[in-house]
Amino acid sequence: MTITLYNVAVSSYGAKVRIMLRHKALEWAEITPPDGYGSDAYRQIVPAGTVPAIIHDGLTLADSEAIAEYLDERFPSPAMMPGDIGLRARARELSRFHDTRLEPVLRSFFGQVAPDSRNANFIAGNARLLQSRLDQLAIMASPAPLLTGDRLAIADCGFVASFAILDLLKDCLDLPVALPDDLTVYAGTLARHPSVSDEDSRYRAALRDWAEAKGAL
Ligand SMILES: N[C@@H](CCC(=O)N[C@@H](CS)C(=O)NCC(=O)O)C(=O)O
Repeated sequence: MTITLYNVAVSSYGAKVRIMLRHKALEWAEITPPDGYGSDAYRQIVPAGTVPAIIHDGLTLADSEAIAEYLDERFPSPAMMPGDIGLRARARELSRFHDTRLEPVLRSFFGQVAPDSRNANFIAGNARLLQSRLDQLAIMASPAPLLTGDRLAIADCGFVASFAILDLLKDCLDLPVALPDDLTVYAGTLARHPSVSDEDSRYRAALRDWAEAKGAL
């Protein structure tokens, strides 16, 4: 049964789910939320009002991490969680760190992308926060070469879009932020993965279109 995916082109969490769908070679039909995400019409279908969301087999589900774990249990091959209990716990820790500590800091720069809405103090302070979160991640993660070894895991999927957003923000805002060396190597390996590279290119193009429309490039 085809999976219905509610998504918008620039959603980083949407890109995370799309990478999983590609990696598991699943078919999906993608639609944009009626009247946009957060709208009354969309909330009638997906109460949380967020993208991504899926409908599959009578189940309507929001939140990329819940969707990711559902897809991995429902379509177990190839597995995207490690077999070892400790590694699985580490994978979840890194996914949560991505979703709750790193991505929100990246997202909070979005209001600064249009040149006439920039606040230099905010950008400098948020850049220091972003650098500290990246430095924390570099200590927590030991890519070998991916986060849980040589197989693509759920934990890797969120970072694809976040590394693309970081590159775009550095271009637009001249951010004084450096990805630590180990994470730079990891980001390159991740972007070249066969299940990731097309999605990485699509997502980077969508981001650039968005930034261009804001007059930032
Ligand atoms: N934790 C959620 C976050 C999803 C999210 O914030 N999506 C944004 C677009 S990238 C959204 O739908 N925002 C609409 C809203 O917050 O009402 C996930 O992982 O799916």
